[in-house]
Amino acid sequence: MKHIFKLTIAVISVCAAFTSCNNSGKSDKKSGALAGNVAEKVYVAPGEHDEFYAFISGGFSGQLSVYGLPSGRLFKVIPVFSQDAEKAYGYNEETKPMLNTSHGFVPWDDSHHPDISQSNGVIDGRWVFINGNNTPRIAKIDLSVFETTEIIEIPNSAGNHSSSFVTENTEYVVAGTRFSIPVPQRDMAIKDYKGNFKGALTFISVDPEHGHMDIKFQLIMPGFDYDLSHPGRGKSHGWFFFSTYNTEEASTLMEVNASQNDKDFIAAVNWKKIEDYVNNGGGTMMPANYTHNVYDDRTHAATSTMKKEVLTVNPLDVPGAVFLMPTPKSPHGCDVDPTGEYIVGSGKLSANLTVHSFTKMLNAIENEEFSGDAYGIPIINFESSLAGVVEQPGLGPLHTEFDDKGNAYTTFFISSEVVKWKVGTWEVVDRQPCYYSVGHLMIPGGNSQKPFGKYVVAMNKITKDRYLPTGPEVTQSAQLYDISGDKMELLLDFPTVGEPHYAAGCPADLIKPRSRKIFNLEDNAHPYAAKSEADTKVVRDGNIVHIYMTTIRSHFSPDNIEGIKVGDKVYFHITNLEQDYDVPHGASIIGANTSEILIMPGQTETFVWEPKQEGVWPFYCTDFCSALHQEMQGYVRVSAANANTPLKWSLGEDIE
Ligand code: K7E
Ligand code: CUA
Repeated sequence: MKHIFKLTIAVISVCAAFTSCNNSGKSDKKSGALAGNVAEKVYVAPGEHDEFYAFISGGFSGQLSVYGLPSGRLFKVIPVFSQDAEKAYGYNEETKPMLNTSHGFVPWDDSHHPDISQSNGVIDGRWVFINGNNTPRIAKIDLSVFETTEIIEIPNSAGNHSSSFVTENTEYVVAGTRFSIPVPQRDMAIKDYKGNFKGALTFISVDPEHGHMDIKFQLIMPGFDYDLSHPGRGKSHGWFFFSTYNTEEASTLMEVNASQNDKDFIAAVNWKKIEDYVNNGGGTMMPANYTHNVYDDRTHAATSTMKKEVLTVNPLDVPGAVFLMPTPKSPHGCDVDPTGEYIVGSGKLSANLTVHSFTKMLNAIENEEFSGDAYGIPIINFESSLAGVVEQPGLGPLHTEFDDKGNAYTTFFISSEVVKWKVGTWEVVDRQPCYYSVGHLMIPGGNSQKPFGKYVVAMNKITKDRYLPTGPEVTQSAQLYDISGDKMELLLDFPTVGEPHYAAGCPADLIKPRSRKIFNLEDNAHPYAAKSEADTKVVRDGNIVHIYMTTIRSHFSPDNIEGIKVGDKVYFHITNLEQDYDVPHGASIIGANTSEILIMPGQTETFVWEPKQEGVWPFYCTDFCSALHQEMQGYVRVSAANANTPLKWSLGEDIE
């Protein structure tokens, strides 16, 4: 939120004059939370299910968390870019490759924008994509297993922020660079930024059947900052829109130097046209280094491949593919309405919301109503694409979502509110305060042709006094509003895993029936799987030891192992033989430098142990799996490095 804080300072004096500005102190006691029937609107009785899933980004936690709506109950934190000891993600041997990058193993990122896959402009509940900002990556989460199954690194990119938004048939996931950088990277003076740094907008193709991601092309744009983006839909399908700031191309004291121009741009990219160009041999292959990490749910393991080149496209080589629409001033959000006609630009430093018309944009292009160019890219006359203006709706507009009744909902960070306005007439029809300083908001399906306009979730940047205090660091928070009526009604505050930026919501019925319960043991293709207790063994190769182990209620096989030596590297490959829903087993051993592993039925997972001390060391099941869970334990005898203790393993017999 730091980038936004400067605005607070810039406009704080104006804010004081605003009646709805409520950045500190108590909530308005007359607001919806006190209405009598509110509790039952969010009450989901014990054993009942929520109506929607909400996937809320974890921001600087690098993860994606799953909530139910309207209850606000947290179901799962899906590890994506950060290690997670609870699930062994990034700790076990199988998932470590997921976090490989060209910079080495990077077990953290800053994730902002989840987006659900679509078919024919409607969300389909198959995958969620999410961006890693810091070390640019796009991840794909498979919603049949709620696990991250693919991560692709984005070369020539930095601060991967205008990402990861999908086109209406999930043809592409788009990743736009926030920071412009030298392309290709090289050692050069920072003061030579202007004209020399570039901004890469990356189009990642998604295989319609398996979801496999591959970089189709990178559009190498002028050295602006590319903040957010959204796909065209319906009539504007085939186009993509990106908000820009720092069109001044400053590299220092940005809060001043990147606020000089009274307008920046929304870049309109005709990706269909560029796709044709590329399919006909256009573009330049450029050397690059970026990883492509894929998790296979048959081997239950990930592989990491380093890719060596990427196809780049100079916008000037594809006439008619890229245009710039002037938009006041430092636009943040760049949102497209369900019909695909309107593109809303939220100028953070502008008093008004600017709405562009897709139809007018096409006419302006046809009639060449241009006011100049930026590095050869035509700039459309401001008036020519302008559909309308929402006049003075609030302070510090950030993001807009849409319902299915022709309304838009825009968040205002500084005046701390959600403002509802009518698409087409641009009149403000309602406003509700947020507690406090809202960033994004989310309506399930609000990014598609078919929003489910029953609820909006506001994700707030500041919590202050809303919950019991927890020391200097207080909980992150979201708020749920009922938007089914004319007036929005605040229903619920709920804490979130930090820091929530954007979210994606989906009717539960699209996901629930496809949710997997177990992995079939017969299909397990893990190279170290033991599919029965008869297959269990311990194999030494020099100082490397592989233990092929199984679990079933309520024992490990083997559970007594001797002949391990100090200095060995011991791999515990544990296969969970269970084939029942919700019977994972866990495992770890004293002194292990990794987390426990949590093995789903039919799955194999591996952790490494390097014993440092002689002795007899216990291991145990970490997941409470049965009445005899506490009996689920074993011993490993560790001898001196030069000892002759023979390698033995057993279950149910005393080793001699
Ligand atoms: Cu506005 Cu990263 Cu989408 Cu946060 S961003 S609020
Ligand atoms: Cu197996 Cu606890």
